[in-house]
Amino acid sequence: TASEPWWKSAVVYQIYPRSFADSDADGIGDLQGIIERLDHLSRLGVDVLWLSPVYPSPHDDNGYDISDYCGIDPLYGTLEDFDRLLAAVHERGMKLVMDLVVNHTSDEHPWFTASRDGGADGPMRDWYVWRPARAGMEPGTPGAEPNNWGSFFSGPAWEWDEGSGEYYLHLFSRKQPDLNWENPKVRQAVYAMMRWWLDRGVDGFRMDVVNLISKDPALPDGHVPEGSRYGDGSPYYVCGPRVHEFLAEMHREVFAGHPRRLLTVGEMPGVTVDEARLFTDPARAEVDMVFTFEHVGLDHGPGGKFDPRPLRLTDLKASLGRWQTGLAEVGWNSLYWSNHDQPRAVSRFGDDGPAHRDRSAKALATVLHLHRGTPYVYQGEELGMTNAPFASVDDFRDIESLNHHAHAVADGADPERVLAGLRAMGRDNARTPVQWDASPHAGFTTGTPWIPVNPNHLEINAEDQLADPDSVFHHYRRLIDLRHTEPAVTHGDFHMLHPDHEQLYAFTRHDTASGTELLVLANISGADLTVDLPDGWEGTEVPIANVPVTGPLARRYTLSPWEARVHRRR
Ligand code: TEU
Repeated sequence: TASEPWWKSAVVYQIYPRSFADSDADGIGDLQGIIERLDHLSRLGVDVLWLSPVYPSPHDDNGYDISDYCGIDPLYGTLEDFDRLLAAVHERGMKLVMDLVVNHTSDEHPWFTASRDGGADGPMRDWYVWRPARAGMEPGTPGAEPNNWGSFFSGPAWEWDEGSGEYYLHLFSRKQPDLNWENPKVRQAVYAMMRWWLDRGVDGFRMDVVNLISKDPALPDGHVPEGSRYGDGSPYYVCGPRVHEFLAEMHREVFAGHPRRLLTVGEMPGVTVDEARLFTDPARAEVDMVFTFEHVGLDHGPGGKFDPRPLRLTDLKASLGRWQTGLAEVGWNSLYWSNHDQPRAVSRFGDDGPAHRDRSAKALATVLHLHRGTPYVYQGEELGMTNAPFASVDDFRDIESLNHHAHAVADGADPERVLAGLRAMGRDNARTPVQWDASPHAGFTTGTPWIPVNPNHLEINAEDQLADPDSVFHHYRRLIDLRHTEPAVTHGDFHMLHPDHEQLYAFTRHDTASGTELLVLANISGADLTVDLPDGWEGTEVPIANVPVTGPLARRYTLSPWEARVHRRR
């Protein structure tokens, strides 16, 4: 309907600038490189670009450690380049969303250096989370940290500052100190910065770990899981006591009454469906949608993400189905298989071997894009890019992987097993350069790429796929087009079929306004699968499929490995 927000029928494309396209041969992607590749994105048909951070940064965590919120890192270009990019995006009828990283800053941000160097009684001290050593312990020694929380990037969540005689909290790297959101001055400074970007013309924000900004001020010790050195602090900072208050305040101060309808999406590790409904209820005016982590945690084993276990299709369907139902009446879902923190979708959820790579990439895309919510495509996913063949630990660049390896091996883990975990789950899988063509370095750079290009760019690249109407790229393009032209994709209700089936992903979407119904059937396996169409679906049209459908379909038919179809009836 006319009053519905535009982003309900939109598809977002995530750009990880470091690995997208390099225009100046320094081996690192940049803004001019993005400008030169915008035609690829217009052809794909996406509506919105989300830019991972491009701000000045020491790049301890590839830009998620920001040292200046109102600038562009010289690696990527200048503010003028940014304005040119934004204008070029808008000219093509697309929108641009910035990454907002305000749970923490870089330790090189002037707010932090002032907070640290002003000493324990300094005027900016309470911009960050400082605490003295544990009573009775020798400051700076193991176990003297103010509490027992571990950091997401291994080791304790606290760093000792000799100069001021206290520790500061960092949920991520020690170069990513957490801001103190209890301090209204911090919040106002963040809101002012957000308004500055909106005045520049951006169309919204993807908000990094924004459900971690409110910590229980008592910062209690967490439960220490079996086999772990550190306590789990998440009950005290995941969706903490004031998070809804802070996001409602942000909405009032930044988004309310803004002349353009924006897109806001909160990245929320550990968020539950019930919390997500609160965050995305339009009546509460907080954010438009959130990224859940539930479906990307199902293959984590007892030892965490680097100890993967096989994923069961029934678990995946149960999770995604619960989110569909939970946000059906109130709120809205975001939909994703991959991003810069996750392994490549086809390698993780599909089959990246030569026999099934192309089909399984398309099957996964079909399933995701037919769910109700806003789909996010991560760069290269539209080409079916795969995980990378990392030979040794030296091939990794990511702080999370490198820290995990160092800590696990120091604690006595088998290095080959640790490496196997990194290969399967490491974030660098998603960070190898986009494969534009079959030339050296895949057309990403004429210099030396900061991380090697996947050698399979000879078989998997954008140039070949654009020329082939049956490619993964064109399948994504058709799915995006279907969302734009078929209201049932955006508005239809969602009903899961056969939740207990181990091979079949099946659901219907019914749009009462237009009287249209869609039936999605996907064989999520490498074996043939015979299915019976539900009543009344015989002979219906098939607007999209990953294997050509010839002639009217009988009631019972066989789906070949990874075959996926969408039926439509009115
Ligand atoms: O990620 C937050 C997050 O919780 C995880 O996905 C994290 O990256 C890690 O993989 C946990 O195992 C966001 C960003 O997307 C990520 O790139 C940043 O490193 C992180 O926040 C800190 O800013």
